[in-house]
Amino acid sequence: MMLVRQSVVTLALLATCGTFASAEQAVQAALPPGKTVSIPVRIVEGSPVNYLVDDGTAENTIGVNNGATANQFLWFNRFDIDPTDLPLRVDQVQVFWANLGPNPPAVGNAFSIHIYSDADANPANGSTHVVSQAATIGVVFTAFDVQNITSAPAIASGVNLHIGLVNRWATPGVTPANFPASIDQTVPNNVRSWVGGDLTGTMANPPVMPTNAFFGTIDSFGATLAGDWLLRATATVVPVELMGVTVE
Ligand SMILES: [Ca+2]
Ligand SMILES: [Ca+2]
Ligand SMILES: [Ca+2]
Repeated sequence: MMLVRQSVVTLALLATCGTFASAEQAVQAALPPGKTVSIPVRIVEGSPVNYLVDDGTAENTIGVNNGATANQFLWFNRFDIDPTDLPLRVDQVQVFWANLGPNPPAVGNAFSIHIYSDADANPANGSTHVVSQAATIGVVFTAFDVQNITSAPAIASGVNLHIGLVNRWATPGVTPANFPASIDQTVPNNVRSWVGGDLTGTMANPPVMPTNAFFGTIDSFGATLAGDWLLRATATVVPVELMGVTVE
């Protein structure tokens, strides 16, 4: 039997940041994560729901590199679903691509969007794939790259939404090392941002939760990596009559 040396995959932090609060402090200081603060008003059918955990500015970028070349990886945010918003349909994903490192993301680079629902708020024991979509980067460095999700089915149940991306433009062993995932490291860290890798350095499409190599919150890989992905989503509360209910 041929033994193949397994690639050494390291999570790499691009720049050195300033001070960090402890994870405990960050959790204590966090606003309700996973959803914008909103005035409690009666839910209107078709009203938008915004999901975000970042503060809108990236202090750093993170990549998964194998020496001098880049691997593909999955990075995703775990958002809470308010039961009163069900059923919902994810209709937009927004990602900020930052110019904070070598070989930064460029307009036209291929990536993929992956959306999951989860019944138990624990990505580590799996979650349910909802929809994936191929995409190319539309804007970098100056504004969020807005990607409309064209064929997302309605999500009828679940307590969590996982919104993830894979850097498909990376070819292991070929593409120079880079740091595609922009991260907000301003405290509080909401401990909602996760990362996963595949042993091969190329992610399955869609990635299976949990991925078969490293998997966990970005915070779990060390305090200098902790933070919140600049990765957001917008959903629409789906009127029940549009859910394809059949009447016999
Ligand atoms: Ca789960
Ligand atoms: Ca920030
Ligand atoms: Ca933050």
